[in-house]
Amino acid sequence: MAKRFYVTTPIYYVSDVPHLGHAYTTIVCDALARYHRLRGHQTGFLTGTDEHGQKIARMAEERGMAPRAYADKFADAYSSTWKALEISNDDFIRTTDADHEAFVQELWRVLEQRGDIFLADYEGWYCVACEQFYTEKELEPGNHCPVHKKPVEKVKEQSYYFKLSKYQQPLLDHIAAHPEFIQPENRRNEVLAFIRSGLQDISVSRTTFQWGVPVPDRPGHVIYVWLDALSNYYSATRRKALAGMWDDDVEVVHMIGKEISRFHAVYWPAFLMSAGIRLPSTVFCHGWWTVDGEKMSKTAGNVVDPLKLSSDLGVDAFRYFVLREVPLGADGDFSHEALLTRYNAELANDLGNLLNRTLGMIEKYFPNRFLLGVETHELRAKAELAREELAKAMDAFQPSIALERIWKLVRECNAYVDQSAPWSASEERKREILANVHEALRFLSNLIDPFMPERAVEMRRQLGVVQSGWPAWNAGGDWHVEKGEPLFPRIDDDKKAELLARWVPKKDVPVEDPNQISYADFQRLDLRVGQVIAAEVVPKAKKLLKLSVDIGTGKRQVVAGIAETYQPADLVGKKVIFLANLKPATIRGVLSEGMILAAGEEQVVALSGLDRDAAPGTKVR
Ligand code: ME8
Repeated sequence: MAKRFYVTTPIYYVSDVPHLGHAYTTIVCDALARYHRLRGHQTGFLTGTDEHGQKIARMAEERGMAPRAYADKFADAYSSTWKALEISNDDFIRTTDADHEAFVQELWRVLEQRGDIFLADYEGWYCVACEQFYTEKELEPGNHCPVHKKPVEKVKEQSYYFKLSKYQQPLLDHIAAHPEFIQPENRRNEVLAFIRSGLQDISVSRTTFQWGVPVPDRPGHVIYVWLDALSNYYSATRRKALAGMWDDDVEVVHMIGKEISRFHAVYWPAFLMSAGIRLPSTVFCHGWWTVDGEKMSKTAGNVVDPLKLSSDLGVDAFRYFVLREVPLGADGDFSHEALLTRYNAELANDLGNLLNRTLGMIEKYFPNRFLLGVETHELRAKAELAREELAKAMDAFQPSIALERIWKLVRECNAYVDQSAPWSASEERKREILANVHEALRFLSNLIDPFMPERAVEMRRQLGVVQSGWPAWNAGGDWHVEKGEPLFPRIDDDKKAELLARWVPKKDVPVEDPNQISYADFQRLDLRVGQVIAAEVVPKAKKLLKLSVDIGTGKRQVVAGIAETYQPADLVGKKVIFLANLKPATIRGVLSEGMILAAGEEQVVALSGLDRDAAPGTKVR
């Protein structure tokens, strides 16, 4: 039987519109799915949205929307973005789909029948943004979530637990027997360290909110959102579009970002083991994109919008860049400059120009645009080697290497044209050379299909060929070429500046708040501890007292408007905070050389003080 391949993206939270990171995982999966289809493998490709849980319930509430309406809005944003990015998923699952919810309850019942679910009191820490419980030792100082760096919440409620601890050894055994199960190796080692540190049973139900799949027959409990979400990969295979994709012979691949490896490589396989269902073949954890060296975030204003880039530069150029720029598994830094540099060098120059000049020569030297049945063999070995090496790279989840390999062939073709110089060759030789390059280009159009499906079709249109599929070298043929617009028009310096201005958000210069002072401004205040050594009323001024204050370096006389609140006798001996470098002033004929700090507006209600003793003159800062 032909090989069968099933690939999934994480299902994304319906918390916002998709950005570069979400697009990346989905494009990687799309390239894998298209590659397997090209090879004639029966292929399933699933993506979707994760819609339940406290995080989404809260976000909807904050916006005054019902959770379902909120979820609809962003689920639509995801599916329409995927259409625009030429994502060829066979199904789109939403965790609010009725058949999925029914499956989650079924799975729950099976885990319960296995004796793996029990009820207990839960007390611990929860990060709503991660939808994850944390132990005290995993938290950062101040009870901060290690991922979001924000305070976690204390949760105390009755909860159903899953006996994760029971699967510690079976998981270790499985990972040892299947080195391909967790990739790349550094992630495998991380997961192994986590499992070896001792698996605790995990809470798998919540009672403090209702937006989730109800625990069967246990009113008030909803199923933990990750148990619900992870099940999507299997529940979708009960649908027609992906039927059979969880059968034993299928290569099942979960492509995820490295931050959710624990859920996919520990919890999910443990649930499956408990239910007696086969495990996925591979959980591949790719790296994290930053943008110009910074974490991508709304607050930083640097979120990369895949739709904007694609509409300005072409979807396939964007797809090419993200697949080519970073080896799958490594972290990557996105830069708009680098995108344009690769575009011009590799797409416009190397490939675009090869097509353009080849077709230009065919049209020039053979005005009827036909290359009649010429033998082509000169580039054959190179093309076939590229195809084999591309397959090896894709089978090892390395699209960047696959593209690198294709570009080696592109450069070999360019060198072939340069060296064989058709422009100065005989008519017969011209025909041979151009037929060879034409065939290589046809072959190339099939090799790039998984990565740049739209441009591949356009290439074939210009070459006058229709066939697509896993390429085999044609020893000869007749083609009627139709040179069109350049595949990837060059971006000149003016256009580049225009695009960068459109794409790269201007760093906001913070608006000055006139009420703010700098620390340097504050430091100009000479604040220090003062001790009142004498106090008396100022004649004919019912609000004022005249004080003598020891400020360490000597005595100061001040007039203070505190007579309505304090009697002179109350004050002697009191320590207060004293502003020593206030310009002296004469108030009601009395010299005042400083100020004591006090609380209150029109009328003082309390004097500043110190919660411990400090000597007069001690600096206050
Ligand atoms: O975690 N770099 O959903 P999510 C690379 N609903 N990839 C990134 C990225 C970045 N900067 N940002 C996001 C969830 N991603 C859960 C998953 S699965 C059963 C449930 C990608 O919307 C990457 O694939 O937060 C990451 O794992 C995923 O988006 C997280 O998407």
